[in-house]
Amino acid sequence: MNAVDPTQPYDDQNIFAKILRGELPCEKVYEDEWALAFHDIGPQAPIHILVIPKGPYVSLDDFTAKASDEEIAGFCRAVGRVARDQGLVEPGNRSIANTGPDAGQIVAHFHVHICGGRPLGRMIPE
Ligand code: DGP
Repeated sequence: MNAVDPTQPYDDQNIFAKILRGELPCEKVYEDEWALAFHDIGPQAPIHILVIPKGPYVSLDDFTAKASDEEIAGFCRAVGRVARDQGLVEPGNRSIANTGPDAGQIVAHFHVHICGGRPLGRMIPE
């Protein structure tokens, strides 16, 4: 899959938009008014969950520029809630938001990865 160009407008045919509309399945772990959380299809840690906002945002950049304070607060609370519900606060976890080609973003709907369940090593490999 090609890397996302984060300067492009939102494309409502992206995979996560289809998951939000119920056109594609997901293994849901949490949902509220602001966010949906589900297991990553290719987990890179024992626990690897994606949290996505309900609104149409390409990236963290787009989200923080355009979303309302209510959406941002609701989404951030959902990320925290999912990590808590998964028991990942005490042992620790890593939340990652990839933006654009240098970060390897492949899905053009803003998402936060929550990874945990084992020691995760250095944040950015040499
Ligand atoms: P990123 O590189 O940050 O854009 O990561 C996108 C993640 O999305 C990647 O870890 C794999 C995951 N993914 C891609 N397609 C699907 C899908 O159809 N279902 C689920 N659950 N995850 C997906």
